[in-house]
Amino acid sequence: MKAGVVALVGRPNVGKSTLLNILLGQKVSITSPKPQTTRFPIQAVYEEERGQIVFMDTPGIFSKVRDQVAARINLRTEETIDRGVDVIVYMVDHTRERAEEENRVLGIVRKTKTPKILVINKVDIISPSHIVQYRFMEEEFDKVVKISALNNKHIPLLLDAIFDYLPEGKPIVDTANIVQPGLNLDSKMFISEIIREKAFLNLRREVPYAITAVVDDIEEKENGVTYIKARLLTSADRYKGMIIGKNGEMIKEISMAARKELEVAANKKVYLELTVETDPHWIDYV
Ligand SMILES: Nc1nc2c(ncn2[C@@H]2O[C@H](COP(=O)(O)OP(=O)(O)OP(=O)(O)O)[C@@H](O)[C@H]2O)c(=O)[nH]1
Ligand SMILES: [Mg+2]
Repeated sequence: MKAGVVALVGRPNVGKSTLLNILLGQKVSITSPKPQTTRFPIQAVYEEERGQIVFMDTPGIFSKVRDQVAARINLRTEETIDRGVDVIVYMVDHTRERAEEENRVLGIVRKTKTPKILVINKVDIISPSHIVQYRFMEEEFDKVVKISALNNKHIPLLLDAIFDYLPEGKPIVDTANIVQPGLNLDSKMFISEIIREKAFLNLRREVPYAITAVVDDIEEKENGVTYIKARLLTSADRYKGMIIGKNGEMIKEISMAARKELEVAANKKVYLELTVETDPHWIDYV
């Protein structure tokens, strides 16, 4: 059988996390239309007759390191690639023009001898397309696959390509002892990621980049309800106001959306107490 580690890399917002979720058939990595939704590498295991793949979903690299958060996030992705993976899946979004970010990621990828697959995502969108701008990259890669992660299109072709380049080996993870494909996310982290996703989806402009979510307490009550206490931390009072919203409507919306998804994921009733705090040290939680 085959076994190995596969890194999903590419600039922000190309659809790496969407692909991971579709490959696994369940959500392990949060997604949103905002760049740098993923903040740390998410590891998850995929298994079938041909073998086992440990996928690493990485945060999209920013070309301009605007702040401490972006710097931290970029470093994590570069470390993942450096640490040695068996196959690199490099994803591009043909609906967006090639930009400097692409050169940055490509520069990192070029340095490795690892087999590389170029994935052109979002083929469900016909126009706009800047696919010609990505053509020159094709020769840098061992294989090119066009997919739509969102519509679950051509995913088997991508898996075939990955297995072609994956080395023979023993399983890396003993899946008999794990209950979910996510490997480095405990329930507190998973819940805080879901909350952060709902904040990303609801908040506009720069606010998402000035927040993080922290889960303080999870309690299973005898009545079958799971009580969760969590906080959204933000860097400044003006953001706090925007997160709370008029009459508390924004925080209510974020909280309700997170609760609904957690209820479906856990198949249990969930009570979520979500508060907002200004915390100058919020970045320590990123
Ligand atoms: N139309 C279309 N949209 C897609 C496709 N794949 C992903 N998206 C959308 O693209 C946006 C970004 O997707 P993500 O999966 O969060 O992207 P990412 O590469 O993980 O982004 P970062 O974590 O920020 O690096 C979301 O709004 C997705 O719904 C696709 O195949 N077609
Ligand atoms: Mg992501």
